[in-house]
Amino acid sequence: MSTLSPTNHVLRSEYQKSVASYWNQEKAPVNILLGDVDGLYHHHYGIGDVDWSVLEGPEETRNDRVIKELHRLETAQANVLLDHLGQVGPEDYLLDAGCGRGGTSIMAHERFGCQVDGVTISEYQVDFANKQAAKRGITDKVKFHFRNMLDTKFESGIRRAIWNNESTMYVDLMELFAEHARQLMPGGRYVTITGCYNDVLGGRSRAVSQIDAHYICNIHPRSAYFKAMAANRLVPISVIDLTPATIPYWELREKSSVASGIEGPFLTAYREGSFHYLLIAADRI
Ligand code: GPP
Ligand code: MG
Repeated sequence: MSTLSPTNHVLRSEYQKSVASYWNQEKAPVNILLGDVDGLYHHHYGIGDVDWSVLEGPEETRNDRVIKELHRLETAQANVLLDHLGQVGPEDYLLDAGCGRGGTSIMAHERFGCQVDGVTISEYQVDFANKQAAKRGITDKVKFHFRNMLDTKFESGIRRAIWNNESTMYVDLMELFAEHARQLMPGGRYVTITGCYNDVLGGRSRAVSQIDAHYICNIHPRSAYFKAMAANRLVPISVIDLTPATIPYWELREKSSVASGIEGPFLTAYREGSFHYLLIAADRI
């Protein structure tokens, strides 16, 4: 009989425990206040043109306008990810790997009517996200689980689509894509939006290292994604450089009351070309 606690089955290393503990205590205004706008709590950044007029007009409501605008750009990012999931119907099963507080999962269900399972190694996030699903009356279709995306224990070959919305930098890509390939049906779609460093310029720049330290993550080089996909029956169909589309979000965020301090390193890394914000979509063959 195993003497491991359920937590130890999910959290398999000291590193994973430290990541879980970071997200179990995370309550940053940049995430909570934006999510409070409409109840979609995101853990990713925004894309698209900023409406700079939010900085004009009455001062008393400026902060609210900026927060709504940042949230609009983050929701736009999730919509672009969902646009790349291919044909999904109400009978399909999707998996959100590293689901955070559940925003993208809820949007996927609202768009496709499908079943969505989200997994995270933060028990706080599981509870928070399940409460959001309950508020919307969709707990029969959208479920969040305390599970490890590298070993979900979910059934093989049943997922129409799987995504990682800014969560791949916490895991080994070879292990991750092997687990995704196991769970996807043949012809199923994988999509990630991620920050990766630019191999062309060599190793991690200082700004990229600062981002790693801030989130306790390990940003991968761009090449690592394609090597790990090729090794795991995932064949890219779209690669979109979203870097120019995300810079305005960071420029607005830097000027906002919810700036967290990481805005400078993101802007430096993107502007110097050492870091890209990439969408990659791939088919499981
Ligand atoms: C967090 O989103 C995102 C990550 C930890 C992944 C790092 C992403 C890269 C592209 C490198 P968040 O919404 O929790 O972050 P913040 O609190 O800064 O808004
Ligand atoms: Mg955020």
